[in-house]
Amino acid sequence: MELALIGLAKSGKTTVFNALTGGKAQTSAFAGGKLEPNIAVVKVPDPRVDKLAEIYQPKKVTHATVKYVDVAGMAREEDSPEKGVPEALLQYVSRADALIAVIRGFEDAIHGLPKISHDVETVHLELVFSDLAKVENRLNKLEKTLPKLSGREKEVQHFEFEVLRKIQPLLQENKPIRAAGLSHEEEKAIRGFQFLTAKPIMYLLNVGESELARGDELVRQLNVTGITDQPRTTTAWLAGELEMEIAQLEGEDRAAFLRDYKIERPAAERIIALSYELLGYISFLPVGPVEVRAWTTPAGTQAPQAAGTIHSDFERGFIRAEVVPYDELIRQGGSFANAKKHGLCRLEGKNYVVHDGDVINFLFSV
Ligand SMILES: Nc1nc2c(ncn2[C@@H]2O[C@H](COP(=O)(O)OP(=O)(O)O)[C@@H](O)[C@H]2O)c(=O)[nH]1
Ligand SMILES: [Mg+2]
Repeated sequence: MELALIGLAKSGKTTVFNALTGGKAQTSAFAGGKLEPNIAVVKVPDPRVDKLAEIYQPKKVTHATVKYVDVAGMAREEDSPEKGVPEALLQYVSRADALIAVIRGFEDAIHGLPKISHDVETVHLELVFSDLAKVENRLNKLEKTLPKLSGREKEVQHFEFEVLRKIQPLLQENKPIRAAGLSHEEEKAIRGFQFLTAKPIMYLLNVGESELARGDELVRQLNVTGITDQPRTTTAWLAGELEMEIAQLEGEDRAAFLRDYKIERPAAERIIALSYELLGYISFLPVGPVEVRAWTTPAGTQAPQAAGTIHSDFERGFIRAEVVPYDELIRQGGSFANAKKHGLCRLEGKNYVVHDGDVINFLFSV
């Protein structure tokens, strides 16, 4: 899972990046961020993996991972004639599975009081403009080339043309592509463009330490003109600088800090969990003496495709899956054999939809 931190300059993206990754990337109080992104890969905390590792004592324990990318401020100057996300940043943002838009919720010496709803709107519009420019470019090209094509190629590109024509008016009304209700086929036809407003997005309000008690109240200000009501859109808040400090601590120091500030769960954990929810991702957990591991897959994935995320042979030669839900397995002392003996291990075929927390053994032949 790859998440891109975006937002206006000085909204605290790099601070949040550090909070989420335990990193020490340079933050800056002055204008002009560097263009190279900060990138870090972090383990997805999952107590189930830890517990299974304790039981199985495997040679290797592998948690799922999240890759965070922090790019420099995306908005142009307010009076710039150019709109949309600058080209140099687009390549990093386009690859992400979801976007985290950091919104400034603290007072700043240069920009003054937070302008929460204004900033949400600005970020949203930059994303819309960026997509709209791509759509219109492509439509212009297709208008010229389509008449010259024939057969299968024409069919494919004509379908793409139709989908682009469908999303164009939506973008012109400042709505995200997520709101288009595209079919699977339609989504596939335009997937290659990696449109920004087609990606799930989290608006993350970064508040100052003094606002710690008011976070839930302030987060409501994110919702203007229905932007955060759109499909696959979520909101959250954190105290970035404080969470950055927490991320640098370990053990009892960390626990004490969290207690002092009455923070139940560090943002680093909270935001990952929320991202899984936003993306509709689940984890399944193959176990054994060699490796205990968490694999991430979209909800709704069927057993052979889930097997295929581990190895393409598993998918090609898929026979069955032996499945014990995690909680069930723990009630059996973690023993797959015990679960089998008590009839708690299900044999599932190729249409089985994998659930979060399924402990799975794939049977296959190649
Ligand atoms: N008071 C306060 N200041 C913050 C917070 N987060 C970031 N800042 C400050 O805002 C400035 C810009 O932060 P930075 O993370 O570099 O923003 P970026 O340009 O979006 O990457 C720095 O001076 C930070 O110290 C916060 O939660 N509270
Ligand atoms: Mg930065």
